[in-house]
Amino acid sequence: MARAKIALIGAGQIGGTLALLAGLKELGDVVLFDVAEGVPQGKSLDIAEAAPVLGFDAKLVGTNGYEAIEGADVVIVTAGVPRKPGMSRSDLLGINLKVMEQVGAGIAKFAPDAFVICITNPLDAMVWALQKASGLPTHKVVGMAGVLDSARFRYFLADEFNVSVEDVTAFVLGGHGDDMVPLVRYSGVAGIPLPDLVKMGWTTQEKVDAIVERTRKGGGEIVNLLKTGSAFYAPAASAIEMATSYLRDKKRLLPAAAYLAGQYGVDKLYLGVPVIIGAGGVERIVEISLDGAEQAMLDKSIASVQELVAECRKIAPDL
Ligand code: TXD
Repeated sequence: MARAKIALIGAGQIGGTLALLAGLKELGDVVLFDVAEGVPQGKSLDIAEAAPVLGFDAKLVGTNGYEAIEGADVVIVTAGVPRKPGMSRSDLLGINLKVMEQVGAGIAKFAPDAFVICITNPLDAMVWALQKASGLPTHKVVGMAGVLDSARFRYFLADEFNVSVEDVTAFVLGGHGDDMVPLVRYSGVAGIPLPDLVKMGWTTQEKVDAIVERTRKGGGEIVNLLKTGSAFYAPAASAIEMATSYLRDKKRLLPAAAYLAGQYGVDKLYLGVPVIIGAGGVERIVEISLDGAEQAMLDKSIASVQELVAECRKIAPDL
């Protein structure tokens, strides 16, 4: 069988890491696209030269032209600009909405059958814009944030309990940002829910609360440490997990920003929810029951995503 083709739009910090991971995992051939001349070419050549040492077979191509993504099975989008000092939120939205319009047009023309994973921030609004701009079916366009947020939650819990990260599951709902909803009740170690672990004396409620807070602010913690730029290893690994579930039809249940049409009482909006990702794209949206406090947190998160998308509609009424 021919290798799958993975197109990466944006060859920055996350884009380069995605190319390396896609190669290492032999997910398929990789096309790295960026508007910056030389960067995608340089990074893909560098990674191709690592292949003999690391022992993987994949073709890596760097490009500044959308033709090269023709027929891609998966497209992962990190293109955009970060917020710079002096830039307002709507300045940033305006710029990245234009980027999503360009990228969406490129995907519509050359890779209309792809499974598209958006990573660009502000995530819940950009994935909405990318779906609109590309015109691809909503079940083929998702946003990556929940896998990353729950990976952070899992890491902090594993560290607290001194157990393998593999045995820790964690659940996160809602938009990507400070008001995401880490669900303590659905998180735990090898099937033992967190509230039980508190009762068993493995940890205290205060420590769990602090871990939830650290998870919510996980992106900012890395930005403050790095000073320039934001997290890229864990975000890239998270998107690769989603791409793998699609390409290998694994039907993983993963949190992702998915298009809701009534689920969770939300209509025509992208929001972080548990979904099944398989060969059909988003094959199912999983609606779990929430208690009053959890629902209140989710409502707050929904309101902030709605506000963000309303601002996008004002800036780009044609979308
Ligand atoms: O959980 C999540 N979703 C995130 C999101 C976690 C971490 C970071 N997240 C966001 O991902 C971050 O706020 C950014 O919006 C994206 C990409 O992060 P990265 O760290 O890779 O940013 P870079 O290094 O600035 O790379 C962006 C690249 C850069 O090379 C630009 O030249 C390119 O995007 N770019 C474009 N490529 C194609 N087409 C257009 N129009 C374009 N404009 C800029």
